[in-house]
Amino acid sequence: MSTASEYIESVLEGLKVRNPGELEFQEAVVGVLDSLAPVLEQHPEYQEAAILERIVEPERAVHFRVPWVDDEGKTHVNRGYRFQFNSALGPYKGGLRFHPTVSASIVKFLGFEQIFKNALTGQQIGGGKGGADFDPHGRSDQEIMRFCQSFMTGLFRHIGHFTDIPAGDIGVGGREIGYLFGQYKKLANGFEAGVLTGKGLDWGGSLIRTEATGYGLVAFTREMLKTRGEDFEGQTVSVSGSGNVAIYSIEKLQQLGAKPVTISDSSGWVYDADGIDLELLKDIKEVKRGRVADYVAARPNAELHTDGSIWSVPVDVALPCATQHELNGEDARTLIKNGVKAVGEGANMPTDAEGVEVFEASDVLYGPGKAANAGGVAVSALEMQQNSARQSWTREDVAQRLDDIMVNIHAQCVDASERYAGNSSDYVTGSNAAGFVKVADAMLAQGVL
Ligand code: NDP
Ligand code: 2IT
Repeated sequence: MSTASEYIESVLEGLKVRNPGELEFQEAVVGVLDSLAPVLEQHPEYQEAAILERIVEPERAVHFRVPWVDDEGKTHVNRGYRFQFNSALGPYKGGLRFHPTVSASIVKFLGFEQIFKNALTGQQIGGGKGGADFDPHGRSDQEIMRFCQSFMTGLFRHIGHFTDIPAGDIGVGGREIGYLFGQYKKLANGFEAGVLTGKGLDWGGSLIRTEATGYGLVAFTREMLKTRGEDFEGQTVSVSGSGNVAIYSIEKLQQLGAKPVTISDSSGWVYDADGIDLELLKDIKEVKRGRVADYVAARPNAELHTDGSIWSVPVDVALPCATQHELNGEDARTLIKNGVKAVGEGANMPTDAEGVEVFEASDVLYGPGKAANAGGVAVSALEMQQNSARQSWTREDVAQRLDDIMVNIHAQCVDASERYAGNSSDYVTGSNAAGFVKVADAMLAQGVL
């Protein structure tokens, strides 16, 4: 048998041959497998059962045409995807992204990460992801509805509450889940509440699902700070993005006495030295679907930047909450030079490979997305539990369960970091190893599939 490192190297070589040009997917796989040599050394049975070769190959992939008609009567065609990556721990679970940059590589990187994130939640859910290269910006509600109906017409026969349960991600929030659920219900001829999560509160949704990713991110980062005897009180924080994850991270930060001072979208970034005005931000982004420039127009002291980096603002804590590759090696070095203590990833793979290396070589507390942003999918699983039991739990109940799950994920990372990296604060090794071992053991138990 080859050594663990040789085994990993050979799987990565095969991956590049089988998935040419899919750079995001390759990067996500390298990011996980690079942590696993000590795990494979302690578990030769994983290599014997070809766990790595199997885990990097999606169990099933669906590509479908999504035709739709705009308000002027013009027909458009987008491409829809669902990658059902791994069902060792439960039905496939993961969001749908509607964004022009969506490609097979993007959906596969997200689906691969989701396997280990979902394992960390302990909620018995497998990993999957989907989406479309559709740009919702500037589209009317009617256009969004027609797109969602066409998308679900392509997807519906492949999902189900015991098979695959989609939810939101970039460009897919409560409005889109409503249209998607309506079409699924019509096609399936049944009210199968547990087939999608992020639903409205009166028709099967869970309290706190909207807030869950942001609240969970702040809870995970709070736990990291606690290991150094610190808390959020009085800390200055930079947050990127201005969507679901950013908004509810800012809400929780303010509740804990921290001062978030930045937001961004694809048109620029904002520095508000007085601290972000949350009610204004919610009104602009959730109600009016506006841009960050609208925020600055209403806050004379806030600055709008269309060049430079949001990470140049000196802060105690940084929470990237927009998208992949929004924080590079230079940004990481700038944050460290300016004294950042902790970085928690609300987005998936927001830090590029060089940035991860820079954080790993420093003593910054660096919480990777698959651990730090797992609160969203965790509350999705709590929504599924409520659907199965036909119950609605209270806000306090769901919030407490979410907090408990994030504390537990942090503890799993610390344990696995100690066991496989020999120190307690390598959250990259910790999250990858802890998530992987659960999935690998389930795959061994279930045979060669
Ligand atoms: P939203 O669509 O609500 O918000 C996305 C935000 O990021 C917007 O402000 C958007 O600006 C900005 N953004 C997106 N793409 C780009 C880009 N290419 N360049 C600059 N800005 C960009 O999505 P979410 O808040 O739900 O998702 C944010 C991140 O969190 C994603 O990485 C997602 O995968 C991750 N995540 C989400 C979870 C959830 O439950 N929703 C759970 C776990 C992780 P603009 O409007 O201008 O495009
Ligand atoms: O990246 C993610 O974890 C999500 N977009 C949430 C997935 C879900 O099923 O709630």
